[in-house]
Amino acid sequence: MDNQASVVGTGSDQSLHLNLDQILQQAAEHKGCGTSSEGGKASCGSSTAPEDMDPAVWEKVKNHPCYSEEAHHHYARMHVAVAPACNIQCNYCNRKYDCANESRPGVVSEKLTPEQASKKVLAVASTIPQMTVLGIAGPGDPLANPAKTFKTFDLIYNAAPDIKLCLSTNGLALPDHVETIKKYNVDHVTITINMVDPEVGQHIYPWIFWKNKRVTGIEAARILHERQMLGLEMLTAAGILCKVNSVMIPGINDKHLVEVNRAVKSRGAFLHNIMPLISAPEHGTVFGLNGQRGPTAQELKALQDSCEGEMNMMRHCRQCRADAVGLLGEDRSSEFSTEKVMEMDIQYDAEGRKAYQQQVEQERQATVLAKQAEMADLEAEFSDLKVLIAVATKGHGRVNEHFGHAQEFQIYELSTQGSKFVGHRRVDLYCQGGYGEEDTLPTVIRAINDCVAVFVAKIGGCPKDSLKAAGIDPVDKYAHEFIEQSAVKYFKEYLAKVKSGEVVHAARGDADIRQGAYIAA
Ligand code: CLF
Ligand code: SF4
Repeated sequence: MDNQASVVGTGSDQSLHLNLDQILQQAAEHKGCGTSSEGGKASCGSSTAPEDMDPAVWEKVKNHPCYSEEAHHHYARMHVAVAPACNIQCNYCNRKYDCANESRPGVVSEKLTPEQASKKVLAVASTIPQMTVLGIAGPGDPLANPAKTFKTFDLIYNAAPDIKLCLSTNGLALPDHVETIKKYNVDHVTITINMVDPEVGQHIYPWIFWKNKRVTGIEAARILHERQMLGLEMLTAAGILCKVNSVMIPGINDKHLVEVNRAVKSRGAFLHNIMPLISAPEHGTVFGLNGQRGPTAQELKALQDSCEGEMNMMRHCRQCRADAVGLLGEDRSSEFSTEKVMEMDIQYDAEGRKAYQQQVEQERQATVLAKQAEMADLEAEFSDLKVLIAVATKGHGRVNEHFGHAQEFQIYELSTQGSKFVGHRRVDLYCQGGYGEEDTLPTVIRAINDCVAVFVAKIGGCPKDSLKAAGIDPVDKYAHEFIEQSAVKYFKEYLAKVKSGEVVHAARGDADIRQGAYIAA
């Protein structure tokens, strides 16, 4: 199995003797990626000592790829598309496609029965042992399909109790189901909240289906808002970890999302995920058809940065399909079509999964320790220099992808504080069957135009020259090394060159967030 090959041989002798949970908790603290102190209030980035963190919350987030940025390099999630109906209409959604609050519009899912879904989960869990989370996120709203949703959770909990259960909802029906959510051991709930003011909401939601009738306009937005806030408060009171997703829609709710951030934080949300609007005209959504644009990379980052002082911000969301399978940023759903799954002879090996995940933990621990060691002499530096770099990676926290094979680049911000994951940029493949697609190169460069360098495992001469001409340093000397350790090394060298005058640092321009559906390779 190729997954196996990628996680062996990375633990250091020293690291094996350290307390893994403590190390990862410290790492999470630095990165704002999902730890908590009293009351479930997010505390990442604070100076809270690891021993002050609630171990029960840490247990929930430490291997959830959406709730912990650091975990997302190592652990996978999957979705099962058992929930086709929806009870509201969002202007960024076309019901012919998947739910856009947790899935990218443009790729139609195979709808599953709870029994088919359960078999699929066991098939994926047996093939991808680092798959730790099962989410139900559509293609409609899971709580508009409660019977199918909870039957699926029940089947999976009984067959594979080591898998965490997660759901994503628009919130309208949420208050009616909090008790059931708890009863079925669902520990993580995402609510998509795009407004806390119905005046704003009326431009996002044309109608909701409420008490057997369609309600429109400001009244629809008011009801939705009240239900979302009540649902969030009830989840917090029930001890269920809650993340809020918001779609950033320039000119409609972009400035307002700061207020949303405050409102959800005050009601106990653990993490806030502000995602860019996807509004390609070919998706046939209201926003797509009326020319509503999504944010640029700088606009998105500025909003996320401005909210970060308030609470933990998720920046590694990939706006997954409702049937996504694999690490965030990869999609292996085509390996698990219903036809293929039904033919599979599945032996669920809980012990084998546990042993494999212990190997993953060793690699993860080595990644964190390597970065910490590299940081040691950086902390004495004084500079307010901040730069972005792009990284081509297949996962596992390493620079292990060729430039031409990258379907996305991970973006890190480097400063004397170290390296911080701040986003990703999806791109079209540059390498098409052995040759470079010259028309694609400018779009790739636009996607990482705000970066001073791009780290790759390998790159050809032609794209190298074009990147240099665009002012982006193509770096292949860290091939197969840890990303964050390499990033800190690079920053130290860059800072030394700026200080000596060898490099004159100039602010980079903006970059594009790619529109359109993600099509798995
Ligand atoms: Fe799925 Fe959502 Fe659970 Fe994650 S996704 S239901 S919390 S397991 Fe994650 Fe995908 Fe972003 Fe969602 S990257 S779209 S935030
Ligand atoms: Fe579409 Fe999801 Fe909004 Fe329903 S909640 S309209 S499925 S984006």
